Amino acid sequence: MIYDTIVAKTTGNGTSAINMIRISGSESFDIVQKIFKGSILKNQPSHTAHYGFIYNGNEQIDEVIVTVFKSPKTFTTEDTVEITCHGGNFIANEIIKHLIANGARLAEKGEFSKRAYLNGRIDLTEAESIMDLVNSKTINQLKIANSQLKGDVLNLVDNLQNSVLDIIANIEVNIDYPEYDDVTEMTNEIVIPNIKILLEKIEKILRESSTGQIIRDGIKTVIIGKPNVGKSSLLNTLIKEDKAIVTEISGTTRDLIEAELNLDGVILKLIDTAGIRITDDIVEKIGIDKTKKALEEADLILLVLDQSTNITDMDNELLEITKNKQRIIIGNKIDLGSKINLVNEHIINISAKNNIGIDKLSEEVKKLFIDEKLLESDYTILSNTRHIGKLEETKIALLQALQSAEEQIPIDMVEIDLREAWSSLGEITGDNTSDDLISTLFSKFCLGK
Ligand SMILES: Nc1nc2c(ncn2[C@@H]2O[C@H](COP(=O)(O)OP(=O)(O)OP(=O)(O)O)[C@@H](O)[C@H]2O)c(=O)[nH]1
Ligand SMILES: [Mg+2]
Repeated sequence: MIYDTIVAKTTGNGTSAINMIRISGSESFDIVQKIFKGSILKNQPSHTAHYGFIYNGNEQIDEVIVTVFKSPKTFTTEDTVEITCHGGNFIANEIIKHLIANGARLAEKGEFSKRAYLNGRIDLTEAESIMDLVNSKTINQLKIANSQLKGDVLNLVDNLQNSVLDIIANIEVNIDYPEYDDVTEMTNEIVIPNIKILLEKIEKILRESSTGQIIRDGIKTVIIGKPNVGKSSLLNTLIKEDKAIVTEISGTTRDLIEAELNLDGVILKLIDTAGIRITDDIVEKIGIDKTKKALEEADLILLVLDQSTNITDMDNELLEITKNKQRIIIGNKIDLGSKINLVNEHIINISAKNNIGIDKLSEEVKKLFIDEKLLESDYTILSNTRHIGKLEETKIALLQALQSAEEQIPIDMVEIDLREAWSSLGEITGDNTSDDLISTLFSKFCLGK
């Protein structure tokens, strides 16, 4: 497919030593040549760099290095030029302006990657992994993004799709050539075990994906407790920064306070909340309502109790509300006593103020969420919510197929569900994906990517 020639700055905004501008499309060499004084670009071998100057008419704009990439061995598979110019937004914008005046079009967000996908150079999972790479903040996030970029998710999905297709193909042969004796008849009895094997594989991948998702998106961790127990102190100690206001006055924190913490490769998205109590103060009431809402969306709750005082009704109420959630009970102010002893509950005793016991807390979080063995293996871990969602859909379609087969419903009806499963898998890699999804997906990319 021939597309028009697009241009964008690939480096970020702000002052820097150099900037890079990328141009992709069949007219790339001609358009750049119109403003470049140096080698004749289209005569140069691919993947070579050339020194020269960018001019606007007779006026020199910048001294640059121009790198030539010839189709098809380029990121987009199209002819591509990268201009490395001096830093500062002004120069780069000037060059882009002249490239546009000479026939290029300003690229949309993610348009280079979209072309790489549309031109068959990468599949959707690989395109998405590029964005994950850019957004990585921990070594584990980087590992997962790199595995996806290498095509691990693509291979995993391809294998599953092939297994579904095998079953479908066999059913088809039976429907089309029922008179052939040498073709094993694909009865529901033969289909059932094959579907079960597939379901087991998918369920295993989904179980393991929870670690992947946590690594990619972080653990939404809400700190709750009654007023003055030391929630804000805990937040500050964890992030080693005085972010939340701490005072001895009950009801200090009114609004949600958010902070991120990298805990040995796992991102905790911490939320400090207003202490929960019955109050007439309207601002505090709104804060408490927000706390309750944050609780519903939490992956993890850090319930803080005060070891210097006896347990109260409010503490008991909070223990009750959170009992079915993933939670860690924290006994803070352990420097002042250990008055709380809960039967059948494990308490992590700390002093947020004096930085005691914080390591134990970190270990506990990792124990709850991270399967270290999984991370050390070279098993492909799904981490992207979209992929996991599509795999869930596949599972539902397979369960439906299994149920139909077990109820002895005609095999061609079972096949409809199998086709559904096959197509949900295809949507992960972009085999059969709507234009709308593609546009939305790539619009989340940065400019120049
Ligand atoms: N001795 C001792 N005091 C602590 C400890 N942690 C917090 N405090 C003190 O307890 C008081 C309340 O701390 P905060 O962190 O503001 O408590 P909070 O739970 O955020 O309170 P609200 O925002 O009002 O709900 C402050 O005076 C802190 O210095 C601790 O481990 N030991
Ligand atoms: Mg507070």
